Amino acid sequence: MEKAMIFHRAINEYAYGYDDQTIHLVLQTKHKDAEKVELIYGDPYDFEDKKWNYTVVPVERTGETTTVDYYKAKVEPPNNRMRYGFKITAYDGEEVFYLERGIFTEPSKEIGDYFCFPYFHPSDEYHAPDWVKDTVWYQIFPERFRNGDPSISPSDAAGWEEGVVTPKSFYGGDLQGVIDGLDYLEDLGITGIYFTPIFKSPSNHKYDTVDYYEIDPHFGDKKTFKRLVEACHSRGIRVMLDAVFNHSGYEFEPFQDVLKNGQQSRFKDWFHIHDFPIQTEPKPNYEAFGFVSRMPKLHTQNKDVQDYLLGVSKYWIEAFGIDGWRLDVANEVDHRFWRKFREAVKSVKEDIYIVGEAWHDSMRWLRGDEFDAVMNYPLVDSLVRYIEEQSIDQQTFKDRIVHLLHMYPQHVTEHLFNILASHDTARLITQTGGSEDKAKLLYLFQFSYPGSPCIYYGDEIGMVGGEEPESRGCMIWDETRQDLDLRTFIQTLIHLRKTEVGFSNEATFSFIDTTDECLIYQKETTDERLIFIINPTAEAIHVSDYEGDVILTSNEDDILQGYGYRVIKQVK
Ligand code: ARE
Repeated sequence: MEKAMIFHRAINEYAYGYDDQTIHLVLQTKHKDAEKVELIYGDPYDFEDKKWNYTVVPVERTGETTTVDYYKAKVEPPNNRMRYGFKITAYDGEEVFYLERGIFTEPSKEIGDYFCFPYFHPSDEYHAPDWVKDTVWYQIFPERFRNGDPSISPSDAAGWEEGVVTPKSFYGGDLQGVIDGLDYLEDLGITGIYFTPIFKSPSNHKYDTVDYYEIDPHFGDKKTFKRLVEACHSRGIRVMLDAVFNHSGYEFEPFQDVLKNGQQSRFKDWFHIHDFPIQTEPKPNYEAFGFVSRMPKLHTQNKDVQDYLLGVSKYWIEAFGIDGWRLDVANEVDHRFWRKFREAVKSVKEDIYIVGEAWHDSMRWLRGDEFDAVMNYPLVDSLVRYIEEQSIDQQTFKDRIVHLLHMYPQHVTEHLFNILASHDTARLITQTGGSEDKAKLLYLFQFSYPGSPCIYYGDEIGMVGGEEPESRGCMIWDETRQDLDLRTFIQTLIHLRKTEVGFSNEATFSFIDTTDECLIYQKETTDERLIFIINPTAEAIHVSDYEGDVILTSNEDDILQGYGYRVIKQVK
């Protein structure tokens, strides 16, 4: 047995309360090392004749990669408290007891040697709003979705879709345009909209806020926004806004005051200013987003800044009833601030959804006291490398996904914000080199994978575009220029996600071992199983026979066409 590869800690993704009764304990071993894993657990105060009363239960293997295997125990701790350890039996017959104080050859008699889950307080654990798991999101970059009120468009706005999109272009998209587009979104099956920033700002992207309490006048006013939220809610669509709290815009009044009054400004501690006088070029002498001098970093440890931003966060919930906040550059803001933010927004709306923008391992923010989710960039990265670039093989892809499925507690994974593209990436069809077939495979995976899926506006009709500004083109409304086949496919996936339990978060995801070139995985509940077969190659492949009803397929015969897919339903 490779003992150095055995790993568990009584924290984070390794030990957490999944629901108000059950604790999940995850163990990692070397791949194909352990034939059997058991959990030894008991109440730390329960002794009989100085002998600890413990229970032993088998532990299920929940995932395998080339290097490690994952095991997950699901237990209800006796009297809410627990000491525990793992008994591991290797294929070579060796038996060890893995406890907090090390690896033993027999169960330790000393209770202090065991791992400790001191007391189970469900209130300390991660809880996300129930509605999120069943939501299908649509991301809107408001300047480019639809122009519903030309009278408020910027004076230099180009005609819709005219000319080349540049970092400075304006086209006049606005909130009335979104209201006008709601029939379209409802028809697609959307149940949540994530808006990139809508507050007053001079840029087209509006990540450089001037006034956090005002809607940008080119987008509309508060009355229009109120109508928009109400119209969404009446159609069962939730609304999430973008909170840009890492930095403000250059024209933000407090920053202007510092520029004007220097050290005498009462706002000088709202920012991280290194020295006076303030300089913006060649690099700012204050902290900023990257080195962007027009985006001075806010000092979120400062009490006045906190009060101001928390006021903003509550205002848009209380006055307009928004359902979610997406937090820009979330991982560069201090944890203490986010904890206060969570308390503040959940105190006015308990089931508000908080999504941090973080592109890397985000466990630290997902313990239940900061975010409900992060944007799942690692997922799309693996999918694109496997299906589009083919720069990783099937085994590497599976390794990455199994790792991702164990990177966070299970209920966190079920609430992650799963994107395939965003305003910060190239458009999906451009990432797939123009292939609609490959894009369909990515969507099929996204809509059957645990989490809350999001479509970037226009991707559903096959709009093209490399990295920004190209990826932020005007929505194409002319149906004769939309990829209607792709749109119908996505509509079907959304429908299946809502009607087939195997597509939803209720079913458990796992890969099926195969020697085929096809990627095969299943989603399982106690009553049924959906089998997903994906052909990631350009060649037609003869697929193994699976009994059951075909509920979705790219072609009818035994041979699965290049980049084809099939979903089979088995009732147990
Ligand atoms: C503008 C120009 C760009 C130019 C840039 C720098 O358009 O062409 O390169 O300036 O001068 C917003 C606008 C952008 C704008 C930017 C600066 O949308 O158009 O760019 O402001 O004015 C990292 C951060 C992540 C961040 C991305 C962009 O971690 O938080 O970089 N994303 C958010 C928003 C953006 C927004 C901002 C932040 C600023 O979603 O839209 O930009 O408010 C790796 C790294 C990640 C990195 C990622 C992408 O994975 O590990 O950390 O994300 O790549 O680069």
